[in-house]
Amino acid sequence: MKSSNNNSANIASIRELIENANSILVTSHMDGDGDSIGTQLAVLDYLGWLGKRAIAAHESLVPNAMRFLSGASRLHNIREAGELTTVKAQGPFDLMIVLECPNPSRMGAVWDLKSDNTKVINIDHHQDNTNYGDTVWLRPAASSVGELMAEYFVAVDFPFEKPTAEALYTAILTDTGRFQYPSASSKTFEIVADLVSRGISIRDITDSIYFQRTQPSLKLLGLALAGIKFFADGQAAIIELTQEMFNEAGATADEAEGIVEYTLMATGAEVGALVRSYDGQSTKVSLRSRGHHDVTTIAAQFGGGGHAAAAGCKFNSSTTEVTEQIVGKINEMLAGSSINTAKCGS
Ligand SMILES: [Mn+2]
Repeated sequence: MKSSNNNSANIASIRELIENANSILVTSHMDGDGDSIGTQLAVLDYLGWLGKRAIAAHESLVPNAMRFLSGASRLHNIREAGELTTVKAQGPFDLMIVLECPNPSRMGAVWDLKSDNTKVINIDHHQDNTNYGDTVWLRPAASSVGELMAEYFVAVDFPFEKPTAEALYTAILTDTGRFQYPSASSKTFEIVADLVSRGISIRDITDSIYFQRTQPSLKLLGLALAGIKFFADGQAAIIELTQEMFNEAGATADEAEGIVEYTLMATGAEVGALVRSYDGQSTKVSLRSRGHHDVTTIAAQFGGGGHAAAAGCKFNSSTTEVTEQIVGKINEMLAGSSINTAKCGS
């Protein structure tokens, strides 16, 4: 069955595919975040409870901030040859469960682990999901795939415990920007209440994710803020992080995590962008909107995507050139003042 708006039908169809499978591959998009990492772990816990042979593979390193999650090492990074061999040895797979991957190319080489007989379950909350797979559960209004899976687990009576609840809470917490985006609905808080009742420590999780930053990441933040530029009468801000700045701070690529949020912290800022190049060759752009402009309209022009309030794209040119282009596009958007109601998340 393809995507429908009927949740119980989606849940029943997902359950049936899982129960009929013996060998299952769990995956998500490359360059994992709290939602993709946390939800993959929670799904592994569920498959373990069902007694299924399951393995999780993605093209990603688990970010430092998520390593506290119990069993994070169960996620295989197939960019490492040895890990890829381990995953392949578990195949062929009857079923692939894909979490928050709007299209197959976002999971990279994991998609190649699928055989002709592999069924695919596609569960997502990205509005631009292309509806691939045998069963699709797509709900753009959901705060996170963590929220969708928590709903699923309750529906199928999976009696999950603290480690699974911690993984799901991490997914929801990070994808709602700590419950500040409008995607955090009353339903989200009902689910979170259930997770808290399973014994998680919201303080410890928040501390592990947000307040255990490395010294280089704080030095990088300092350089970023020293160079922040405001434009469009203060309606927009942009931060450019060059390879030299990463070097000066002694920071790795993933230590730029979270810096983009500062682009929306000034009064009057409606749109923000972080332009960064760790290797001096490829340049990544993260875009944010306070909620009145859809930044996917900019990301999409450069082959990227995301959500109305959080989107991104990649370039093969210098940060200087990219910054110029992005500033131009933001100015254009603000001049057209295409006001709409944006949802957020990532
Ligand atoms: Mn997500």
